[in-house]
Amino acid sequence: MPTLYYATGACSLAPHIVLEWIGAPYEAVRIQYGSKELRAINPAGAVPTLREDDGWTLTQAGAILDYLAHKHPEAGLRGGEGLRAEAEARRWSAFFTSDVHAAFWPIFMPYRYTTDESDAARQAVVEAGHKLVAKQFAFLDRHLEGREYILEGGRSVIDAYAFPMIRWAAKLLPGGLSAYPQVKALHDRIAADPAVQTVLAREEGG
Ligand SMILES: N[C@@H](CCC(=O)N[C@@H](CS)C(=O)NCC(=O)O)C(=O)O
Repeated sequence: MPTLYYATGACSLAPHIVLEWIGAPYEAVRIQYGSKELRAINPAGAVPTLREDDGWTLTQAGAILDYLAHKHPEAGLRGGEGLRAEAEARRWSAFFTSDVHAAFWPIFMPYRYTTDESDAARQAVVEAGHKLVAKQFAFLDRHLEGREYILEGGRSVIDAYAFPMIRWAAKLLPGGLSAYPQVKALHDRIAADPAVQTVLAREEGG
């Protein structure tokens, strides 16, 4: 049975949702990122970290999502089949890892992006992060016009990947999701899913 190490509200929410969608037994362990306990499993000290029973451990959200989608083809979470569908899935996974997730770093951890310790300098970094996130969300919003899910083949691990980032944007962008109606619709579609509500209740519960 796989064990997922997650932190509440982090990007690890994506594989947490996917494991619930798959419906096979798994264990979810809440852990503090950067902790000694987590670094013993994943030297980067980051979530998500997935560990199989034989000790094999996989990190990087995009790789974990791809692994789960292929480990459980019966769950139909690959977003389509064939060379181009798989290429599209990898393209969007890269988009969320490299363009969207990375755009949030200056907002979450401005001190990593400036050596100037003043509040004004850090605030400027946060605002630059808002602009970067807004750019990526405008792109995603356009893509979602006329679509229910991100990939052509229907609901996939990529929608789960988007979900925690959409929640961050709703909370952190000055206008929330108001400028991104298609993204908001995707959010609402995913949030209405009972499996997603189960996972959110577990992550947010005491
Ligand atoms: N590229 C990694 C990033 C993982 C990551 O940094 N996760 C955050 C939570 S969303 C974390 O654990 N941060 C701890 C840190 O940066 O020290 C992935 O996509 O899995």
